[in-house]
Amino acid sequence: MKDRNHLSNVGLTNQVEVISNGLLDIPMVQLLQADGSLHGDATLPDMSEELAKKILHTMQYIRILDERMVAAQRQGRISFYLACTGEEASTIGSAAALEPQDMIMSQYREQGALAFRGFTTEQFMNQMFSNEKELNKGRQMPIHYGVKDLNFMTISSPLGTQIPQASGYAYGQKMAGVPAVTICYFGEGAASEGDFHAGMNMAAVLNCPVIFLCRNNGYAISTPSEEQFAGDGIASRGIGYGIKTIRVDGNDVMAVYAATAKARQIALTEHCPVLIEAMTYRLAAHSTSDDPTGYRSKDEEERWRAKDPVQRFAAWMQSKGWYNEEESKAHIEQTRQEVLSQLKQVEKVPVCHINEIINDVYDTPPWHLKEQLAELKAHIAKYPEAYPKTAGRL
Ligand SMILES: Cc1ncc(C[n+]2csc(CCOP(=O)(O)OP(=O)(O)O)c2C)c(N)n1
Ligand SMILES: [Mg+2]
Repeated sequence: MKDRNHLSNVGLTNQVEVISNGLLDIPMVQLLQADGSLHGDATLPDMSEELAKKILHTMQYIRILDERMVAAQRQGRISFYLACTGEEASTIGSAAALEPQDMIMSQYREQGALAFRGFTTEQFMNQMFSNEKELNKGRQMPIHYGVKDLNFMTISSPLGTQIPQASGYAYGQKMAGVPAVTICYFGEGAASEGDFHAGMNMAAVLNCPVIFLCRNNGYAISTPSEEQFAGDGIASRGIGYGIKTIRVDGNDVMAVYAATAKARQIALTEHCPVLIEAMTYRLAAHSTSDDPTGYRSKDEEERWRAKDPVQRFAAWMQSKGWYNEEESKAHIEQTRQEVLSQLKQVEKVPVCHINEIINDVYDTPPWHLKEQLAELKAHIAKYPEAYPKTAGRL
C-alpha cells in the first residue's frame, strides 16, 4: 500500500473540491439470490456436499436452540437469552471457512459459529443454566460462552472489548509463526465504540492477521443504523484505516463463506487484517429484555423474512440434489426433541458450591474476597426465601 503519510506521495490538484462519501459506493457481493438461484454468472466456491450439509444443519440447529431458549426464558427457567435469528449465514458461513486453530473472538450473537465448532447442546445448556458442569463454573451471564478447547474466547459484555484484543491476539499468532488467524465478530453498533477504532488502527499498522467481521444487522437494540452513522456503512471505515475490505450479502452463506475464505488467505499469506461487512438483519428481538414492536414495523420484518438465509441455502442445495424435504423435516424434528430432552436433563444439574465465586480469581483468594463471601453467606442465610434458585450451594 502507498505510504500516504508523506506529502511526496500525495497527488496534487488545483481544484477546491470536497470528496463526498458517495464516491466510494462499496458494492455488496452476492452469489446466491434470495430464491437460491445463482446471481448472474457468479462463480461459487468449491464446497463439498458434506460441508454444505453441515452448514445447513448448523443453521437449522441454532434456529431451534434459539427458539427453545427464548421460550425457556419466558417460562422463567433461565434469566436471559439472545437469539441470532436471521443472521445464521453471517456467523456459520464465516466459521465454516476457518480452520479449528483459528481463534474466534465474538460479541454475543455468534452461537452459530460455536455450534459449528462442535459445542454440544448439553454444553450450551450447562452455560445457560450456570450449573456446576459449566466450563466457567456458572460465573457468567447466559450466552457469555468461553471455550478454550474450541479456540473460542470468553465473551465480554462491554461492547467492543474483543476488537483490540483480537488485533493483539492475531499479532501474537504472527509473532509465534503459527498458521492461524483470528476472527473478530461485532455488530455495527459496537463499531461506534472507541475500541473499534483502536483495534482497527492497531491491526492495520502492526499488520495483524485478523478478520474483522461486522454483522451489520440494521439495529443496535432499538437504534436503526441510519441513526448510528452517516458514512457508507462500516466497510468505508476499513478503507479509511488502510484495511482490505469486502462487503457481502450476510444472508447468503455462499458469499460469506467465499469472502471469509479469501480474507483468511490474505490475512495468513500477506500478514494483514481484512474487514468484512456482512449486510443482514436481526429478525429476533435484541434480547429477551427487548420488544421490537415498539420501534419497527411488521412490514419491515416481513421484507427481510423473504430473504431468509436458511431457506436460501436449502433452495440452492435442492437444486444440486443435496436436499430432501422429508429428510430435512425429520432432522428438524429430531433436533427439536434432542434440545427439549437436554433442557429437562440439564435443569436438574446443581449449581456450583458458593465458594467457587472467589476461586480462580487470584492464585489464592485474598482476605477481602473471603470477607465478602462470608458476608454474602450470612445474607443468604438470613433471607433464604429471596434466593430460591440463584444462590450457590452453601
Ligand atoms: C460499552 C457498552 N455500551 C452499551 C452497552 C449496551 N448494549 C448492549 S448490546 C447493545 C447494542 C449493540 O448493537 P450491535 O453492536 O449492532 O450488535 P447487535 O445487538 O445488533 O448484534 C448495547 C448498546 C454495552 N453492552 N456496552
Ligand atoms: Mg446491530
